[in-house]
Amino acid sequence: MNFPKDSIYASPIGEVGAFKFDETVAGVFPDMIQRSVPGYSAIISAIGLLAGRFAREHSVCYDLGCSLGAATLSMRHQIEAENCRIIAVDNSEAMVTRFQQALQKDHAPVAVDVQCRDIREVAIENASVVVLNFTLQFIPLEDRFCLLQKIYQGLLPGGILILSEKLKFDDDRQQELQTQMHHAFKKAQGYSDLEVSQKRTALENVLIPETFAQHQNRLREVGFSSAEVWFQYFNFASIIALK
Ligand code: GEK
Repeated sequence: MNFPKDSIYASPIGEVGAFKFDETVAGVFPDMIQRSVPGYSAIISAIGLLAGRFAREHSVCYDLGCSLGAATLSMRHQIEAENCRIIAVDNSEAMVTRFQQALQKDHAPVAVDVQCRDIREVAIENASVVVLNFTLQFIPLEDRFCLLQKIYQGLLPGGILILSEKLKFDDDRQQELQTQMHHAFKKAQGYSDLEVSQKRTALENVLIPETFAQHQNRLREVGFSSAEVWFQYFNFASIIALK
């Protein structure tokens, strides 16, 4: 499918403002995320496969920070468990409205409930699968523990959290190299140096990455028995955490 091209940062901007998930971003989001996050499509497909395996009858699968619902739709078409539903949450009205429109053209037995809310305020109950696909990185650092604790507590025994994040590295050379390779990836996807640099400025203090060790330690602290990387492409990784 052809989506409108992201050219939001293509021309020089006097003062680059903080990045927001507004109407302009929602309009180009499929193109933006595909060309910005290495391995995005592979992760989306795998979320569907994982949901197919872990979704349980009469349980709920959550997609937290669902944007336009790519992970929800991937799960929806792989879940075979009876009476399993998906709750998809995002606090961007522009994203939620577009996702609800798209859902009208998508048909599958699994019910989807899209909610425009802050994921920090959503109750997690009777969950077999929870997805945080590149969302936790936008939550203030001080709120991350509570959110993950709530998710752990809302998961059924044997439940799974899929956590995808941009990572940072303790080693300066790794940090430099992985950042440069991410920029090389973006340039290979057609973004200019100006676009890369203006987007980077916009995301400063908005997207706050942590190291894998920080994620793993916190996941264990909230109670997960195991948390490992199942996918990584430069500084973008996806983690499976098992209850
Ligand atoms: C995908 N998961 O395509 N409450 C609810 N939503 C939030 C909050 C919050 N507190 N903070 C940020 N968001 C998607 C991609 S994008 C990742 C996720 C990216 C939402 C925000 O509105 C945006 O839609 C999403 O989290 C992050 O699989 O753009 O790099």
